[in-house]
Amino acid sequence: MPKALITGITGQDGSYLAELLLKQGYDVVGMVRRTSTVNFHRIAHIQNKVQIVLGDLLDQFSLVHILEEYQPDEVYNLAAQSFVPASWNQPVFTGEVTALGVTRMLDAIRIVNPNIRLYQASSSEMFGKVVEVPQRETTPFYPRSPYGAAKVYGHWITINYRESYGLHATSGILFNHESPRRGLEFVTRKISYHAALIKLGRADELRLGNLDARRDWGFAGDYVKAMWLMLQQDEPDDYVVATGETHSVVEFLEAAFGCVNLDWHDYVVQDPKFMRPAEVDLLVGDPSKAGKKLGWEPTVSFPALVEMMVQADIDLLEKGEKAL
Ligand code: NAP
Ligand code: F7E
Repeated sequence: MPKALITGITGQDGSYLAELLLKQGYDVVGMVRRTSTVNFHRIAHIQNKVQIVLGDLLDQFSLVHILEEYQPDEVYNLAAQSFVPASWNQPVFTGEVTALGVTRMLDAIRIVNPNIRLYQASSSEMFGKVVEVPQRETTPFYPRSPYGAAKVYGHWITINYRESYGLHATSGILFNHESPRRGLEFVTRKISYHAALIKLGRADELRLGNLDARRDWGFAGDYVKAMWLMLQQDEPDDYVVATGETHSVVEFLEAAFGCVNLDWHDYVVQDPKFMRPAEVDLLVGDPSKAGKKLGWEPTVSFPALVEMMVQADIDLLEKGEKAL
């Protein structure tokens, strides 16, 4: 039975990846950091099927010990401080986790077992103020936030360890991917959740920042499949994973409020609090390499993704469950 370690298993992607790997017959080990309250809501349904182990990307020894004890064949490094606005509030912390955390994991692999395959969660935020449209593996980076800069470091140190030590270290440059498990502070989930709240009469406004930004939004369940496919290749490499379509925040609003037969203009208030010091205006990826080499393609369209998220939030609220 192959064994995989997932860092960030309590996050959106970690939960979908754990489900996928369990279905593929993997023994799944999930690294979680210690918190004062349990935050396993995304993996509650599979908690008895995965092994949970305490560790932190800030703590080198915890990584070494986990690799020594569990001897995984594959490591999926999904843990990060992943919220872009928070990276301006906590730039050093973001660098420690999202950038140097990658080096800590690479070094742990190098020391414990250099045959372990690594997936590094790189991001389209590295393209930032884009110098080419659409963005592909060869597009130069121009990060626009401490988060983007940290991801650029993580991306290059992954390539560096691949070239220096021959590690099977692969970097997936994933464009935005969403789901009903997306954190409530990200714009898609904020919109789907508020559309549901407003429809059910439990809120009367939605405060947002820049409505003109454009993103290439796909479904997280599709994107974790690409991560797994990358680690099944003989050679490590870098891959863009995207839908190839771009939509604005306004288009997301139109689709989401359309699902509940409301006009978003009646509820949305622009609030400078949600504007960023520097913005990424346009992202659209070219996933043709992932299509050709991995046989990967997205299965959920933009309207289907929006509808899935809004419907899930309505169901959640109607059941009286707390949104997490
Ligand atoms: P997420 O929901 O924010 O999950 C992040 C995970 O990292 C959580 O499990 C979190 O644990 C964990 N974590 C944070 N700091 C840690 C630390 N110091 N040590 C150990 N674990 C730590 O993120 P996601 O959307 O699933 O994204 C997964 C990865 O892909 C991230 O690296 C993200 O930057 C990257 N990425 C995401 C997207 C996207 O659109 N979703 C696109 C490109 C790249 P807690 O639950 O304890 O907070
Ligand atoms: O913002 C605009 C905002 O926070 C998208 C992370 O997973 O994807 C994610 O980063 C856009 C931005 O995602 C609000 O200005 C308007 O232009 O949902 P977001 P993100 O910053 O693209 C990348 C690929 C990652 O790697 C990251 O980890 O929406 N926007 N009004 C808003 N955004 C938020 N959050 N809240 C608003 O009120």
